Amino acid sequence: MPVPSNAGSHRRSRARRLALPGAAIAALTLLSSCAKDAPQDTFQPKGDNARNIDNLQRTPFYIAGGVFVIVFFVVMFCVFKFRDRGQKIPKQTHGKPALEIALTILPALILIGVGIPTVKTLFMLAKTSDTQCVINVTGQQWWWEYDYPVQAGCGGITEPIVTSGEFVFPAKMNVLLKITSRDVIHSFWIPALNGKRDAVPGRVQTLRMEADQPGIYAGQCTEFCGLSHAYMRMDAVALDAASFETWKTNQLAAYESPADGTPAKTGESTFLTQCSRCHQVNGLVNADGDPVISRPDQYVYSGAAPNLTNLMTRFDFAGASFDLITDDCRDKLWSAKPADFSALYLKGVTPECFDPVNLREWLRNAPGKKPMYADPTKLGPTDGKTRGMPNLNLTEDQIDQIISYLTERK
Ligand code: HEC
Ligand SMILES: [Cu+2]
Repeated sequence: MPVPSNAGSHRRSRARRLALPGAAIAALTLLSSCAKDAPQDTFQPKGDNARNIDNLQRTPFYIAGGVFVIVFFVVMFCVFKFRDRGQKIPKQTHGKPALEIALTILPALILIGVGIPTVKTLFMLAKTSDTQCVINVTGQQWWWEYDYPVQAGCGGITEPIVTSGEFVFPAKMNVLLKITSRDVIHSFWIPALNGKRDAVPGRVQTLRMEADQPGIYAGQCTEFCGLSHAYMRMDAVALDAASFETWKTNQLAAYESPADGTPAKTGESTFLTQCSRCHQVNGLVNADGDPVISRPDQYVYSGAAPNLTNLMTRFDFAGASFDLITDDCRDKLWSAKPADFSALYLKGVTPECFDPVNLREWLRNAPGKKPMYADPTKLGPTDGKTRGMPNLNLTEDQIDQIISYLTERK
């Protein structure tokens, strides 16, 4: 018990005691008000795996919440009731074996009660034998690459599909993500569909995905991975089974070069000189008719750049951080009913929805849009290699032509 204090500091400390619960109540009100439109809300699972996690945490959450409220009010009661009024120090007691034993056994029982369902859920989440589709996921500063290896799964994949930012899979199917990293440790998290899994260089870790309904589910890298960690986002896209088949066909469609004499054709040749050393566009050939194979390993530290074959089949870019479509179209896509979602998604970026602002800014100066180096004097290439995409000093005309080229291709 504290030594009696003088009246002045007494009043001040009471104000301080009231400040804490006041702040807690304000914070809770704030939190509950922003939960309404929260695509990354773990309390709203949209698939079996996330639901298992949610079911697991709900009971302890409510019990712990109740305990919190009781303890809080008992503490507040004691604080006011027995506050220091200059009374004598109460009699000190020591040792009460019955109470101590009870307070050891009770938490042990609670731990067992929480532990058994936790271990059960962990095994459920770790199960891979019932998955029917494999997607490799590779984290890199600061975006995710997805590749679909040739397999009988996913309804059959005949040629590898490589994409970035958004990964597409059939709704109601158990999908197995095999997650790794090319540089530092990242962490993969789509809160509506499952928990987190770290992406660790040199290791492959698995994560199940299942979505009840077609739709788009937001996520973000949850392991601090450097300067643009906040721009390392990802979307999971579930389509109905038939639409997923169409999506695969679209991804593997033969390359069509733009018609001669169009701005898009000029864009293609600029792409060949400026971009194709880092970015692969499947089917692109050079002037001699030879396939152009990108070599990002020679220009980028992590050794890879997003495959741009079907850029306009996705709706955002550079770590799913910048939209390719207008806010209006974005709202429509994100709020589409499950029955309408797949058809809308398959349309890709339509001319009506395309908003070039972000892409234009990106091509004008990528590191300006998404910081890649802490030291701005090192924004340019270092040892001939860059982290992320460098500023290529394109002219506005070149940017126009490249955008025509990229938007013509779907
Ligand atoms: C030195 C290698 C390099 C060159 C050259 C390069 N890029 Fe990139 N580009 C990258 C890297 C790396 C990223 C990923 C950056 C990120 O998201 O953090 C990227 C990202 C992009 C993206 C976003 C793709 C997505 O799916 O997220 C677009 C679009 C793009 N680049 C277009 C171009 C165009 C067009 C050119 C030519 C004018 C070009 N790039 C030249 C390395 C390069
Ligand atoms: Cu990351």
